Amino acid sequence: MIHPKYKEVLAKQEQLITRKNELNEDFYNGVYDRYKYPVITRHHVPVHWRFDLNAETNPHFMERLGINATLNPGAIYFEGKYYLVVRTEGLDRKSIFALAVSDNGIDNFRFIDTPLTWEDIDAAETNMYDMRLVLHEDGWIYGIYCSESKDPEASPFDTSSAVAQAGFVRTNDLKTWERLPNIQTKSPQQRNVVLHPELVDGKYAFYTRPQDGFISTGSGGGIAFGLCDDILNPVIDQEDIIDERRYHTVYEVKNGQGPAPIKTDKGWIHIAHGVRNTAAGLRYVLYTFATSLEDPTKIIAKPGGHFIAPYDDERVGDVSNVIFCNGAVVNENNDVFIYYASSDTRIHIATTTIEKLVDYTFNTPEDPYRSLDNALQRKSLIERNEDLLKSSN
Ligand code: M1P
Repeated sequence: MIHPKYKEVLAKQEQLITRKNELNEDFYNGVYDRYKYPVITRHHVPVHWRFDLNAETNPHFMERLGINATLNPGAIYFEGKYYLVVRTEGLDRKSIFALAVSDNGIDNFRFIDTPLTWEDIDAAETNMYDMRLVLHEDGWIYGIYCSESKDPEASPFDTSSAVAQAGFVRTNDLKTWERLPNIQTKSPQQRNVVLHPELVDGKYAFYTRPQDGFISTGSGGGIAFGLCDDILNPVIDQEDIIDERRYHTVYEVKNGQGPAPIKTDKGWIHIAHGVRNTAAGLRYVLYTFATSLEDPTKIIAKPGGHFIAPYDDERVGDVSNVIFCNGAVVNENNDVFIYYASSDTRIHIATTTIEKLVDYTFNTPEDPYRSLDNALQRKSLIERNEDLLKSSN
């Protein structure tokens, strides 16, 4: 018999799922809109994925397999709907991937089917997270995720050290997933690997983030670019840094490519995350840059500072002061939907348009990298504005 409490819990969840999202009118920067409610929280995960509904085996209607957080989703606009592959973290710390779908991309996201699984080709793989979804020009939808294993070199008393590698899957219907071999690079650790949507010089092209340690990128200089001949045997022999870490920037400690870059008439627009250290720990923000359509390794525009940073309630969560994005989509009206997680806890949306994203990325001044030069930069803006204000009086 189904436990009588089920209906009550389900009805409450239905209210949450069907709640209309609203623009956050308190926020304005002209670049993108924020929304009042997160699009997905752990409370959106289906009740029957968490509770045993049977009154005999679960007389107190306890949550048997609880969810800790829903974060860092891969995103794709597919057959007119907005799909997220949500990093769904159980109370046991393991992240699994689950598909959620919405008709309008800003609310009414609903988890569908069952958690994603595929052939288990790597017995050492312990945790999986942060999938980037890319519809490639070859017709496949590829997913690259962080595949994490215990460090085989760790001493017997070290139960924390881990190795991150790039797990690889593909699908053509978001239902059946084929596990491909991990993407190999020369770096001892690898995270934030993203497939470029088009072939470059007839080869598959990837953004990588070489790193020495699991957390620290060490000698890994930033976001790199590499080519691979065979997608079914994905080996990247050479990684060239295209977006370097730099002292006293928002990406000083580390950075990473977010979703696959968005193609526009003026260039590929990249949304990346940048990390700096503070007395309160690492702070993760998003920034953008553009690369050339002719040469995707060449940066042609880079606004100074952050694009999206933790705001109000977004600042607090399991890992506070973090904004992370690995999913963004563009629909047929050139509306851009940026899905980002705050503080490794819940998923939000920011919306903009291709026109605004291009304007922001190409016309926002670069960071002059020194306070006095930054002061001059701002002074020049103020003076131009004062002249304009005077002349319009
Ligand atoms: O906790 C913040 C983020 O930390 C990592 O980011 P990076 O790959 O740049 O080191 C990832 O574990 C990410 O999932 C997480 O959100």
